[in-house]
Amino acid sequence: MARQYLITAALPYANGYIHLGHVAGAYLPADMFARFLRLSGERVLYVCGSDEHGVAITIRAEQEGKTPRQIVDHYHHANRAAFEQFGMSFDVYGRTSSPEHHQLAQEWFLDFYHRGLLDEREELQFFDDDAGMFLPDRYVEGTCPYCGYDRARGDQCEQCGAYYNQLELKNPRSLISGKAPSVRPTRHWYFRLSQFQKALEQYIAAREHTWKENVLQQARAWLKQGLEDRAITRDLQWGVPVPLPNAEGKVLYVWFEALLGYISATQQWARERGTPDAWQQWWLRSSEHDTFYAAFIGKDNIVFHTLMFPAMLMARDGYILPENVPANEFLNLEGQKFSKSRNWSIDLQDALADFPHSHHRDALRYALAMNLPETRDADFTWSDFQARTNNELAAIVGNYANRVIAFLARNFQGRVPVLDAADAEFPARWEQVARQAASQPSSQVAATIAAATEYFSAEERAVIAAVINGTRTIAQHYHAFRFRDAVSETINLARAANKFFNDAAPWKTLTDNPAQCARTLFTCVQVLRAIGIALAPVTPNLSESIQRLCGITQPITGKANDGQAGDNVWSTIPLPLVEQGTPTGPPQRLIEPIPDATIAAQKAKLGVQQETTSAATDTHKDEPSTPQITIEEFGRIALRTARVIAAERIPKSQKLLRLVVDLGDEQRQIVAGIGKHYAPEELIGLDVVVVANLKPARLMGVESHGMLLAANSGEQLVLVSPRGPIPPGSVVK
Ligand code: B3M
Ligand code: ZN
Repeated sequence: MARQYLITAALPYANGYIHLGHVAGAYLPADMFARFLRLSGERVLYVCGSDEHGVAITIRAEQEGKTPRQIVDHYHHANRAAFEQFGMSFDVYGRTSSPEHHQLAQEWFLDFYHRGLLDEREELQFFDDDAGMFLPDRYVEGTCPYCGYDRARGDQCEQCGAYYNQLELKNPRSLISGKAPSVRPTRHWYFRLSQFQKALEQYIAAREHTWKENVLQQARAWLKQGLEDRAITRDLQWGVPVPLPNAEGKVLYVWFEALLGYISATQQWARERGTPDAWQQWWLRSSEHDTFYAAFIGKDNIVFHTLMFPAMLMARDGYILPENVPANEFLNLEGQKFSKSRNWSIDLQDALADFPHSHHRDALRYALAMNLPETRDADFTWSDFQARTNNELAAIVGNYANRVIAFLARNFQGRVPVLDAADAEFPARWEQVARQAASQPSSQVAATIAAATEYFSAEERAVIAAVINGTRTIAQHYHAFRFRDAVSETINLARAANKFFNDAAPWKTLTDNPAQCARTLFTCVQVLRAIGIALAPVTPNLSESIQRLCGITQPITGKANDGQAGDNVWSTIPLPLVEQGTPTGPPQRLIEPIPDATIAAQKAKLGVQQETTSAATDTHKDEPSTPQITIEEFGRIALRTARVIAAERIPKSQKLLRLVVDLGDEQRQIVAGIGKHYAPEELIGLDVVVVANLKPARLMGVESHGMLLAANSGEQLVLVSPRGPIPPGSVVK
């Protein structure tokens, strides 16, 4: 059975420009994975495309005074172009407004409908009498029924995290007319997700050793609460029409049909290559193909990709399921969340315009890759980008390449040295050790190389071991979705190369041992080629340039190759394959360091002015600037130490914990929104600081008499706790 890899990346809404946060969330790691696998000779299909329906689109259209079609056409093409310039090696980039996608989504809906997998329900929904339309959740705002937050959205409260039906909102108001909506009956079709509870529990359990903890946690939390059937239709004009009689004005819910966008995009790929049925080789189980499906997403799409989509695929039977869903956390920007409305964002197309050189674009890929939010939110800063570019890519990789190529140009007529007769065996010996090591576990590689002591110098042994071990370790990291580690190991390879050059000191042997000098530079070129190929998944343009410097006329960087298997170039990285006498490239500075002024200019762009947007899309509430207060005003806040004596999660909320704290002379119940950062059991016995004279509130129906103090960097949240032992109830000033 032939192994193959299907890779999908979350279809970005075509309602705005892709920014670096999106790139780090899903698209760059997926591209690195795809390129690495292609370099390893694997059969790979990397699928993405635009998600063009849903209220995210219609709200943008209203904001820009355009039709949804104009919006999606603009952003689909803009984002596809930006992705392409940034080296995203998609095999296909589809779009869910295509007729073919509509047809597929309607076919799936009808199949579920006729097989009784849909439950038709009459229900009440808010209706805007002025606009003459039912109100989807994102078009309604009101007071949260649990915590009283007065700008809660129709389906979930950002303040306390509660999920609810829009009709539970108090003082609801339409975001279209601004008026209180009426309530009207409507019909919707629910996918019987609850029927897949058991199958999904088994599906998740079978992957608990390979999936990331952040992904498992969310999936398990939903399974633990018990899966509820989910509405898969909406009262909207823009979308895939519900293919039933008297269903005018109803469309398929975006989070039902968009998931099928991966399949319709694959069908587009198959059609465009003239083999319309070829999509089945990727999505249907078969005796010929063993497909590993990795679905790359950001953390806000976890439940749809680990529960809803697998259930849909199970329902159709015969389809493969995601083998891994390596969701990343969020990338922040200079310590704050990305926010279009606050102009605190870096659109990919702007970064491409500001950094036109392909090696600087690669440097952006590299800086993002070295700081991917793989297990927790990460923070992109322009200073870090400059440091990574100047101190790592330029100073380690670029410098090594230039030293080697310039030395060859000066002393070996710009060619790979021809070895002295006495060293004729050197390449064969190297290849023999490398091939032997390749078939051994890492633990034996050192012994294998050490066994060749009489033949290789100490410096040669060290650098050959570094290349052999590095190649294997980097591959292990890629297969385990540890992309930061993979890239940092790659840079370590370049560090080992520089060390070899320094230790072998060819500028000395050039005169007192020319044969050794030739052997050293022969080695340097092989290692330069190794670095070039190892960098390909993360910096494909730089990789190509380095390979050309080594005289390689057909550089391999893992770009899309129509889903075909290829040569396993990765396994050749440790081999000395650059022939003696090969002409090498002209000396050049591969990467121009980024000057401070460039970084200052980028920082100056951030957060310049606020645009007004409707609350429905402004997902980042602006912190009001905090005015100064007097010491008397501060004195009105009663801060006390307290000891946590009980803690538990509040059902239906991932954020809220119910705590009981000891305040010395009394015990208090406090609801704290720290559930995504702390497990209840780790809080018992912890001394914390509370605001003891806060008015009581109800969150998710639970009384809260006070508030815990916590520090929140946007990336992390840490409880404020007294450094030393102190009785509960002590005054904090
Ligand atoms: N467009 C959500 C997002 O852009 C959604 C992903 C769909 S993947 C099928 O984050
Ligand atoms: Zn709330």
